[in-house]
Order: sequence, then C-alpha cells, then structure tokens
Amino acid sequence: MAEFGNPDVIQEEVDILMIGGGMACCGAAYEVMRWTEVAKAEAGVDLKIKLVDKAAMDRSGAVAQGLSAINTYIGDKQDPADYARMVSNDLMGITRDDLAYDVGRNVDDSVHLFEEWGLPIWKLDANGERHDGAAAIGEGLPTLKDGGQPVRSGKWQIMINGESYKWIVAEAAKKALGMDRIEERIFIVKLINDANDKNRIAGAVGFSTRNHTLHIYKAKAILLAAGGCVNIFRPRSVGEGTGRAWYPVWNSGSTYSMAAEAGAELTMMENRFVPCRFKDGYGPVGAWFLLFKAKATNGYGEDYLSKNKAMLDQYPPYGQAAVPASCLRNHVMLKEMKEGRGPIWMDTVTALGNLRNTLSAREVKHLEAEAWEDFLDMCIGQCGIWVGENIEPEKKNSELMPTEPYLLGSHSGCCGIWVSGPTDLGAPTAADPEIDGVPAHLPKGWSWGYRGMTTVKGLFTAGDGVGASGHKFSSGSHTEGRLAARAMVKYCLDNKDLKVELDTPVDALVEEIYRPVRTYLEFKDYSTAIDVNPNYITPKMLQFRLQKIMDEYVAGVATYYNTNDKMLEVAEQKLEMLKEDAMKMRAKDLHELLRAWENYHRILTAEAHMKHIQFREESRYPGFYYRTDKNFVDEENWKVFGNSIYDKTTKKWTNFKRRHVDLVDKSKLFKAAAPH
Ligand code: SFD
Ligand code: AMP
Repeated sequence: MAEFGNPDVIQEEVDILMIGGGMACCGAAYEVMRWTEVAKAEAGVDLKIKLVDKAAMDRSGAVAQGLSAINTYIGDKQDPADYARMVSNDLMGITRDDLAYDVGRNVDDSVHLFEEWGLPIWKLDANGERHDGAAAIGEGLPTLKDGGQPVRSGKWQIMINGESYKWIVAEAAKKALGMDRIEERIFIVKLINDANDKNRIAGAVGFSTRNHTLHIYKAKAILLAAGGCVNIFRPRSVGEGTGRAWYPVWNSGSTYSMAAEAGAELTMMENRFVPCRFKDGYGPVGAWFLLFKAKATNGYGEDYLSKNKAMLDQYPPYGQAAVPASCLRNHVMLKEMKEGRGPIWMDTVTALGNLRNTLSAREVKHLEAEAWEDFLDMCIGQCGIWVGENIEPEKKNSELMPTEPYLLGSHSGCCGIWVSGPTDLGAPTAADPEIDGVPAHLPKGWSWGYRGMTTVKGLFTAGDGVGASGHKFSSGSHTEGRLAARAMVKYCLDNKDLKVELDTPVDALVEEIYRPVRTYLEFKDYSTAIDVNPNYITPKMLQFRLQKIMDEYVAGVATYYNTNDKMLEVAEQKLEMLKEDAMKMRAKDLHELLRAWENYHRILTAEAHMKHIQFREESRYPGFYYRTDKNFVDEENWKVFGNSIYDKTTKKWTNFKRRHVDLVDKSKLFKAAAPH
C-alpha cells in the first residue's frame, strides 16, 4: 500500500512525452495529433503520446489568470522580417533571426485558431471605431482570418478580452489530445538519458503532487516546455506580500535545469527580464504606454525618457533605434531613481484626459473600463492596490517600479536552450557556403534537422525554453509548440526502430526523488519544533537563502542591479555551499516535496545565470544588469552568443562563445531615429 515516502512506481512507455501544459505544450498538443494521423496513414506508425503538467492545464502556466493583449500578431501590414528586426533590437542585437522569423511567419495562424476557439478579439469597424470582442461578434464584424481589423495597442500587439484565454487554449489542446493522454499534477523532477548514448534522451521521472505515486516515462522524443524561472531573486514583495510576483511563481526553472542536467547546450542565460511594472501589484504597463499613450515621469514631473535620451548614445546602435530596447528604457528610469528623483509615476490622469479629446464618449467609457479590465484579466492584485490606495486612474497617478529579475525566453527576455532552426529557411553565404558537404542554409551549428530540438537527441523545447529569440509571448509560444510537435513526429518516424533505455535504475530514481522525505522521516523527532532541526532545512528557508545570495551578489534589487567580477566570485562560493546544504532539504508532505524539487531546479538555473554573467565580460543589457567592472557594450568582442554546457557528473559548467550572424538586414531600424 503506497504511503508517504513509499510510493507506488508507475512505468510507462510512449513515443512522445510533453512536459508542461502551458502555451507551448497546448500548441504542441493540438498539432501533434494532426501529424500523428498523417504518420498512421502514410507510414503505418501508431505513435503513443502523453502530456504531463505539474498543475491543472485550464489555469496553468504564465497565462493562468488571463491576458488582455496578444503581444505577437503580425497581420497584413508587416512581415516576419520586421518582427525579427524588432526582436533583435529589443534584445540588444544578439538573437537568432532564423527562429524569430520562423515564429513570425507562423504565429498568425495560432491567433486565428484562438479566435475560432472562442477568444474575443477587439475589432475596428469600417469607421475606425473600436469594439471589444463580444460586441464585435454581435455586430458581425469579420474574424481576423476573414480580414477583420484588430485593435492594435502597439505595432505588434492586439487587444483581447482574455480573462479565460488559457481555458480556451487548454480546452482545444485537451480536445485534440483526449484526457487519456493527459496527466495533471505530475511534477517532473529530471530527465533520463539513454544508457547506450548519453547524448540522447530516453525518459523522464516525476511524482504526483496528490497521490503517493512516482511516474517513470520512457520516451523517444520529449518536449520540455515547463516555462521560465521565478523567485531566484529576493522579490520586492516581502512579508505580507510574499508570493506576489509578476511572472508565475510556479514556473521554477524546471526547463533550464532539467535540460542542463541532460547535457543540453544553453544560450544567453545571462539575459534576464526586469520589467517595469506598477509598484507592488506588478500590473503590466504595455497597455498604458501603447494603448493609452501614457507617459512616465520622475517624482518632479519630468518625462525622463526624453530628458535622458542622450544617455543612450553610448550604446550604439541599439540606443538609437526608433524604439529603444526594454532594458534601455529601464536604464534611463534607474538614473532618476538612483539620483534621488523618484518616485516614478505612470501619468494615467493626463493619458485618460487626452483620450477624451480624440475619442467618442462611447470609446472613452470603453477604455476607462479597460483600464480596470487590463488588470482584472491578468493581474488582479493590482486592482486590489488601486482599491486599497483609493486610486481612480483618471484622478490619481500610480507608481512604477523595476521589479526583481526573471529568467524567461518568451517575453522580453531571451535566455534558454540552444535549438535547431527551421530546415527551410536561409541560403548559403560566403561565410557558410556548405556544411559537411551540403549547401548550408543557416550558419554552422544552427540547424540539425529538427526544429526546436536541443543538442541532446530527441529532446525538444519551445516557448520560454527556446533561447536567443524573445518576444514570442503567448501566441508565439503556442506556435513554437506546434513547430516542435511536427518535428518530434518526424524524429520518431526517422527513428522508428530506435529502442531507448534508461541510464538509471528505478530504485536509484526513487531514492533520489524521495531523499527530502527520507531526511524528514529520519530526523523529525530529534527536535520538538518541527521547523527547527540541525539535521534538515525547510524548502522555504532554503529559498530565502538562494534569493539573498542572488539579490546581493548577482545584481538584484539590493544593489540596483549592479554586480562585478569580485561579487560574482563570492556568489559562486555561496551557491556552491547552498548546493551542498540543499541535499539536506526536508519534505514533510507532498507539497514540500514539490517545493524542495522546485528549489533544486531554481538553484541550477540561478547558477547558470551567474556563470553566464561571469563569462560575458561586458554589460550587454544596461537597465537589466550592470557589471560595474565592465560597464560598456563591447560590439567587437561580445556580439556573440554566450553558451554553456553543464556536466552533471562533475557538476562543472563549460562556457563558450558562438558566432552571431544577422540574417535579416537590421539597418532599417536605425534609418529614421524618431523620438520615442
Ligand atoms: O501583459 C511543469 N505573457 C503575455 N503574453 C501575451 O501574448 N500577451 C500579454 O499580455 C502577456 N503579458 C503577460 C504574460 C505573462 C504573465 C505572467 C503576465 C502578463 C502577468 C507571456 C506569456 O504568458 C508567456 O510568453 C507564455 O505563457 C509562455 O509559454 P510557455 O509554454 O513557455 O510557458 P507557460 O505558459 O508558463 O507554461 C509552463 C507549463 O509548465 C508546467 N510546469 N510541468 C511538469 N513538471 C514541471 N517540473 C513543471 N514546471 C512547470 C506549468 O504548470 C505550465 O503548465 S504582459 O506582461 O505583456
Ligand atoms: P508589458 O505590459 O510591459 O509586458 O508589455 C506588453 C507589450 O508592450 C510588449 O510587447 C512590450 O515590449 C511592449 N511595450 C511595453 N512598454 C513599451 C514601451 N514603452 N514602448 C514600446 N513597447 C512597449
């Protein structure tokens, strides 16, 4: 009879395993069944598929609460190359144009599906008036696919009524896959390599967060899309606010850490996202800047972006782009804060006032409602702050603040895993005429046949997992999941006769995963206070230690995002000791076992971040972090990808550079350096 610490072991063999139930895996779930049908019809192969999510798909992942915009929709007035340009510019020039372009040329199809599945999308009528999603349907305005015009908040973003966005996308994924191919509340702890080829994936292991069961999956192909990483830095929200963060606290670095342990090459793990957000509630700012045309000011009412624009001249060419990169927008804000001209305000009063001069009364009312709905859709806590602080945005401005850092590859950040690019893009160039005797289409090392496959055979990723190509957001992550699904089916067909074998015995897996439980059971009676015990540390306490180290030494909010080589040395030593002590984490119940393993994932992700910052001898992202000993952007030596490989046996990282190539002409970005 299974009990706590003595689980039933359930073993299963599938062809394709999908880890995660977020946007990327929902895309993959939808797409994979279509290609599975093709595989059955054309090759007579019946592929076995499984999806596991640590939570419940309807509300799991970053889109859990809903969203109020789709931030990546290309439409008919721009092309994927423009999109690749924007992605590159916002991420200071070091992105993979092949991956961004590929998302750009496919993403609209996902958005059209969302609308078909029931997502209400704001529309413009023939007179250019805005209607929200339900009204647009009521008035018979055409769908996007049929030429309907979306309401653009920005060049790339379109407005939605998206409180139930995730439900809608998850429902389609579940319908496509069928519930018998889905297991919710399974937390995957580690990937398992193949016994006969250590650079091939063979399976994954996890445990149920509800029952005493340990699950071991053997799989030929695995899609690891478990989101980004939150809570490795001490958050600004402490005490009664603890747990409040901008990106979802339940995305704990599983993607990066498990891939690294499996031997996959990581890329740009030095990159992070420090979003400028409404203070304390973490409400997103995009709708305010783009849709409401609001300005941010310092405490003395000055528009600091215009005032400090010359500061950006030291970062050519990125500082001179028509829209400065997200990090540079932070950079000018931080100057005001550091020099004592805070607080920073979002001037909602002027913005809403101005709208009255240009819009009809109906539209003004609609937009005022949207000011609330924007937060109610995706960041309810911010409404609580407004209510609690008597803020009516048309009468009283709100404070802005740069948050603690987050690691992600799908929003305005680009850390992640190095993956194979699309097979049908690019052309031979003088630098890369051919590779291994065949005409090259992408630079050497960018493509090995299966879109989204990592450097470990059979291991794929998407969304936050794919590095060096940010700004995919929800729609682009869904798209990448779909692209990976198709490539996984191809991989399975190309490896029809492959038999994978787990390189670790089942007993060893059980022992390792349940170590925190065993530690607890062995020592729990040593002291009378359950949380105070010299033989173990609680996951909560361990997390505080990790956050303190990262905050104080690896450019968190405590140092205004500054670090240097010497501070990183200290961080390195402290993380080393933290890793040792992590072996003594306890788990008094299944919930703590989850917390313990989330922490292991966070620590390895944090270490990757630290090692990459150490390796990159410049400050590529001013406003996200500064290496004060190398406080410049060095285009000559560092316009390269910073990549790494982790060796789980020696526990050592190897960092190295990979050549960066611009595949899309970037000069367009800088021709007319218009004021922002
Ligand atoms: O306002 C395991 N995002 C926005 N995207 C948009 O298109 N528009 C917006 O308006 C967006 N904004 C926004 C966004 C996110 C958040 C939190 C807020 C506001 C407040 C970004 C998107 O949400 C994001 O790009 C995608 O969701 C990324 O997709 P993906 O699939 O890479 O990650 P996921 O959706 O978080 O899913 C992760 C899944 O993995 C599961 N999981 N399962 C098993 N084992 C483990 N060990 C696991 N670890 C995690 C999770 O449960 C989840 O299912 S705005 O800021 O611009
Ligand atoms: P956010 O709400 O900050 O997550 O941003 C949503 C979208 O708006 C993303 O595509 C951002 O890149 C974009 N965005 C946010 N603020 C600005 C700004 N000041 N200028 C241009 N784009 C922005």
